[in-house]
Amino acid sequence: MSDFLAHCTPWPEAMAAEYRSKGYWRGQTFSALLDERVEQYGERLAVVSGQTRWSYRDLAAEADYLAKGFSALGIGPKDRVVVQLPNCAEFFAVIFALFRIGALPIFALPAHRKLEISYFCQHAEAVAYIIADQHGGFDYRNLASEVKAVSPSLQHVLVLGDAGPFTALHDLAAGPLPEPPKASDVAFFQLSGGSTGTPKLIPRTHDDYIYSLRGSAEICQLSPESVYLCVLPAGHNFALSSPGSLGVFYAGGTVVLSSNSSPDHVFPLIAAERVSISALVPPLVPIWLDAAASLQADLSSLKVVQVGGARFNSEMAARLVRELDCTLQQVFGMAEGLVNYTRYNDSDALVLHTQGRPISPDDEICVVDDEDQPLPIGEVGHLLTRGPYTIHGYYRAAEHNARSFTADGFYRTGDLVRQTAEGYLVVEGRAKDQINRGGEKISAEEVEHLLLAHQGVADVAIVAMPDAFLGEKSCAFVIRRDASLRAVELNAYLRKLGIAAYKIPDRIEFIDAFPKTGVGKVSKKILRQMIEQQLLVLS
Ligand code: OOB
Repeated sequence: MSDFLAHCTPWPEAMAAEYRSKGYWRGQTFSALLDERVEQYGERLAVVSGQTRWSYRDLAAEADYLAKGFSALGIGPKDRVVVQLPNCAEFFAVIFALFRIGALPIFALPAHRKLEISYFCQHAEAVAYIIADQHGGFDYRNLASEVKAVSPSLQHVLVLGDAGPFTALHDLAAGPLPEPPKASDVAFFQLSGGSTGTPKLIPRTHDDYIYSLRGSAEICQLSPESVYLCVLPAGHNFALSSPGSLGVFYAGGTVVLSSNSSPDHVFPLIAAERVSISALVPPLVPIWLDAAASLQADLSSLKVVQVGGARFNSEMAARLVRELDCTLQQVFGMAEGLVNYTRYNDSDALVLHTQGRPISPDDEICVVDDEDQPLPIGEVGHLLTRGPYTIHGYYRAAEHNARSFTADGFYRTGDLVRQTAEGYLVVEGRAKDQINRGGEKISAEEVEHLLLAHQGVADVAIVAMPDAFLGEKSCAFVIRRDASLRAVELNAYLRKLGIAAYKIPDRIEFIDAFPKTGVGKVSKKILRQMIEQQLLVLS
């Protein structure tokens, strides 16, 4: 194993000492947290998924079985494990098992394919990859075979369901458990939305993440009575911790999981389980609202709907409040750390028109100009942040870290924001080279690199284009080498390489030359204006 810790940047000792002395970091691990909840709420319902209903005691027993099983396979402290499971109860048994033995999950999205998964395995030298046999019409065992062939570190593929040539999660021997990890250790890796050629891994510690859960659970007033519906991918930071499933476990409540976010599926679930809170990305909101009006569903238990992950327009926000008769909470967060919430007793103006304020009084917010100079309150600038649950560096990314963090440890979010007099943030735009496709983030550079490798492509630039439903979609401007090259060919090429479907450009425009900026760089601003104009003419 390479020197793992050398690749993660810890908080400076003085800041860590301050966060401990202020009681933010309390020295508790996830495993200890689950044990504590079993003691307090053993028989209460922790997880509901399909026919599965686990109490806190059941969840801990499942995690214990898997922890011993993983140990028997030789998976141990600091080993990286790529976890790619759909929303199901076993997701939590798996991650608590990994937390118990100090192994480090990497939370892949169900949509990731060969290129992404093999990159995670190679970059983090993962020893195991955990999947479901099939989900959403896709066979993850075939994907695992492809990934295994190119990932020398990968020793185990563990499968929920029918294992095929691999090892079944339900069929593990029991090995001795290692010493538990320390709370200051890295607990897992989140994935960065990314704006570079390769995705970045975000190391989060037990201490920092549990602090963000506790803060989130307090802000969201969670209690053992809370019932959270998890419809976004369970491993994504929003659904996991804002307050997400882990915040609900923190409070002793119940998590109801669904891989399907469509109203026909979730509305009966909301009624049957008396769901009190859920988290959505903006494109789901009109779908739920339209269906709520026509389906006559009983949504009376639903007290709070959180919306975040992408820009949410204030007309739709007002419609949500009016039509669902519940509290709207806007959430502006990032897997790197900082999460902002509007509060339940905030004025309509704040809830409808801002993206909230940070969890912690010690979240430092700086809004700066292009030269890193602080701007007066109310002006739009780059958001920099530092605090008790925001990382100081990506995993194994020294060069990128030098650009993504200031010398004094502030994370450059890439978001353009303004701060209101009350200290609330309004997201005005983005400086990073990313497309936010209804909450799914696409790094332009990552997909550009792949397209450039196609022999028919001379040059390419990918930009966001407006979309009424998703907010943004992606448009690739391509300079061809060969005039016979067609868009369908490029899409098929990307699909064959094996990337998540949401990264495949929604539109490809062939162009003879790129517009340039004053200093001779490709002007993505002009490209965005060009496609916007073109869409206007077409509509
Ligand atoms: C969440 O996390 P990520 O890591 O997938 O994406 C973070 C980025 C932010 O930097 C920002 O560009 C965008 O997503 N974003 C929003 C937003 N919430 C996130 N842009 C506008 N309005 C919002 N409300 O997306 C995430 C993590 C935790 C909680 C919520 C969202």
